[in-house]
Parts: sequence; structure tokens; C-alpha cells
Amino acid sequence: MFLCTKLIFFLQMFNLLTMPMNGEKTEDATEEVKIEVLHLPNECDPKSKRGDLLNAHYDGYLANDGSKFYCSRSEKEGHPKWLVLGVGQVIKGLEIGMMNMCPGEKRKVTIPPSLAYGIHGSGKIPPNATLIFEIELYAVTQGPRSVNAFKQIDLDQDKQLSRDEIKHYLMEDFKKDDKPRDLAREDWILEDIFKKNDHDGDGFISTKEYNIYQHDEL
Ligand SMILES: *[C@@H]1O[C@H](CO)[C@@H](O)[C@H](O)[C@H]1NC(C)=O
Ligand SMILES: [Ca+2]
Ligand SMILES: [Ca+2]
Repeated sequence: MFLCTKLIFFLQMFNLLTMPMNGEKTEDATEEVKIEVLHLPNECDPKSKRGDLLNAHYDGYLANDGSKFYCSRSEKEGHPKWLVLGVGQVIKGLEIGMMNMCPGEKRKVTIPPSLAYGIHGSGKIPPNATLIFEIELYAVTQGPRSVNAFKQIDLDQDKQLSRDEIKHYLMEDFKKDDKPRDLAREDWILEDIFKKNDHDGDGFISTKEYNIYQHDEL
């Protein structure tokens, strides 16, 4: 579990994961997400914000008949999900519904179709479906695209990431996992990182290209 989480964390640093629950893009801003707090812990720190890495369980129901279409507890041996908030990893309505949430908090979130799967639906979700999620948030931690993550990779501290720096970071990371190295795979990951992040093609990933959240100063 730990190793698996670590690798996922790394891949998320560079947007390499496919997004499993991408909702439909929509222009309809008239509909809103309804948030009911079911349990609020006495202590609320830190509150979730864009870019944070969250650990949570959530069950999804169709509002019209109450049937359950998704249950994170029945996946991956019941381990809670890790997700980065505000990067399109989950449907828009969930992103909104999980903002400013405390570790230990439970919410019931009602999401209109325009902020879920829209007029077409997807898989088990019928067209124009309003969704209800029951969310239990366990942990709010620093997200992958944080200043600290950037600084950790940027060995010479020139505020840009070179191929060598990322390669070094990748190597260290795989070493910790105690797995045999797979050079071809490492090269492929490195190429993919640059393809997706080095927008101006200068061979470095700048802080801007890395897209640090929260406008933290380096
Ligand atoms: C879904 O909603 C849209 C817009 O309100 C409507 O045009 C469409 O017919 C609906 N689809 C179904 C299957 O109800
Ligand atoms: Ca550097
Ligand atoms: Ca660049």
C-alpha cells in the first residue's frame, strides 16, 4: 500500500495518471453543489484546498432511485482513495464538494448533472443524473505540486528542473522501492514528463510550467 501510494504520488507530480472520473466540461454555471455536513470534528486543521493530497472514502448514489453506483470501500481492498484536489482527477462537483473540508469530517454532497456526467451520462450513470456522494475525509496533506516537492527535485536550486535532476529524483524513488531498475521505463517516464510539462521546449521545467498551486513563493 505504501509503495503503491508513493509511486502514484510521484506520477501525479507530473500529471501522468489517466483520470478515472473525468466529468463533462460544461458552461452551465446556474446549478450548484449542495453540501450537508454530517459530522464536523472539533479540531479542523488543515482545511482542504486546491492542490492538496486527500485521503478519503466516498460512496456514490443516483439521486432519483438511491441506488449505489460507486463505493471506494469495495475497491483496492477497501483502502481509502488518494486524490489531488482541484486538478480534474474527479468530477467537478466532487472537487467543489470537497473544498474547505476538515480531516475527520463527513459530508453528503448533492451534485447536479452539469457538474457530474452531464446530458450523456457515463457507464453506470444515466443521462442527466443528479448524484449524491457520502464522503468521509481522513487526511489532508501537502499535494504533489508543492513548493517543497519542487525544491526537493531542484538540486542546484536554480528554480528550474533539468532532465538530470528529475532523473536523479526518479532513481532515488525507485531505489527506495527496492525494485530492480527498469531503465527503459525510467526513460519513458522522463520523456513523458518533458513532453507534458516543458511547454516552451527549452529542456527545463520552470516553476510556472510545474504549476505550483497556491502561488507560494519559492
Ligand atoms: C437531458 O437534458 C437535456 C437538457 O435539459 C435535454 O435536452 C435532454 O433531452 C435530456 N436527456 C434525457 C435522456 O433526458
Ligand atoms: Ca535545477
Ligand atoms: Ca521549459
